[in-house]
Amino acid sequence: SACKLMAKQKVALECLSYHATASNETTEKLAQEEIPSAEVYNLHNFTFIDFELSDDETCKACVRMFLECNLVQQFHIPYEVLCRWILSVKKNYRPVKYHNWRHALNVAQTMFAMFKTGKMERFMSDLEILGMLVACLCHDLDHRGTNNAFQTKTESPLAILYSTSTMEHHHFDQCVMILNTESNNIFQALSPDDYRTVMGVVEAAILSTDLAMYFKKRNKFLELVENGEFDWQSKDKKELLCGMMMTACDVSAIAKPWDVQHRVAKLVADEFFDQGDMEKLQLKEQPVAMMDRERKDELPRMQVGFIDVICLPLYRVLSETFPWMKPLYTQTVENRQHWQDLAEKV
Ligand code: 5BB
Ligand code: ZN
Repeated sequence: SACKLMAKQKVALECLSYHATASNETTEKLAQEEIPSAEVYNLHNFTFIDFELSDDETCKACVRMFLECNLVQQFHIPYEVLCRWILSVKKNYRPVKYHNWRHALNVAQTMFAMFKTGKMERFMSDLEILGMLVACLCHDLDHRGTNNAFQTKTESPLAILYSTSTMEHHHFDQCVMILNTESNNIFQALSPDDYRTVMGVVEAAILSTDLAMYFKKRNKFLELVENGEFDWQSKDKKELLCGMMMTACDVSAIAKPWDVQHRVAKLVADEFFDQGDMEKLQLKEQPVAMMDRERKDELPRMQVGFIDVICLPLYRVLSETFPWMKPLYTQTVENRQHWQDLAEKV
């Protein structure tokens, strides 16, 4: 429709000023550097922390994950193209407090740890592993620090373009845009069939990071597990499993050692408060508790709720079905106790 076309042009214009592909200079620099082992970055473990890494090192950690999964060799990804693509993806995250490049890296690393330490690799084809890692790194591209409800309320061009899963559709669009940009296409050597398959995996995985989608699909997943499902190979069941894994990785800050979780929760809260401020200013609206900086003291109680309603049910069923994922569950239980203790102090 004319309205959608206008919205699309608005979004395109907005993004044009922001979008950038990595320069040849930075690409060559990364391509020439030595890539430290997975052990150096603690990539195999659910206790990975990015705080101490420089931006440069975060890119090397990404390259290392692709190498460890044998994706560069398997899918004939030109090494320089991989480096350029990683740098371009990083460049298309905005410097918001939580939904930035560091979050994308952490989500991808948790996925990597799930494949390796969590032993989930064996349920996936190499093409699916490639698609899932790409999806993790791209799943919040161009996030503006505001949620879907905010897009709807402000009637942003994005909300006109996509009425449901607004931001998630945009993240996927951005992902496609980068892949289609000169010398950023890490899928260039794939056959047309493999190309379609991997893009399908990436799209489904990114769209599944909408929390509304998780709630819609969780019961179906629980049902399959309760009926003793052990064959995850059919297309529908694979997509369901991949979606659950994406959410598990997306919220995995909750499963980090307590001091890390405590620090990250502050970043999440600060981003929410910034949205709350915009709602007060632009919309003259009273924000929900979660986004109201006047209600900071309710944070521990909200984290307990978040853990009970979203995180623990997922980590419980995943670790019952796939026992090597247990560390995510155990650490979340421990963090729940810390938040509970803090909640009782107020
Ligand atoms: C989450 C769903 N939302 C629609 C209503 C509020 N809830 S909540 O009550 O579970 C909630 C979650 C309340 C406060 C929260 O953070 C306060 C700092 C959180 C929360 N969300 N806490 C976290 O540590 C994290 Br991580 C998150 C995730 C934020 C991104 C949401 C997208 C999740 C995709 C699966
Ligand atoms: Zn995310």
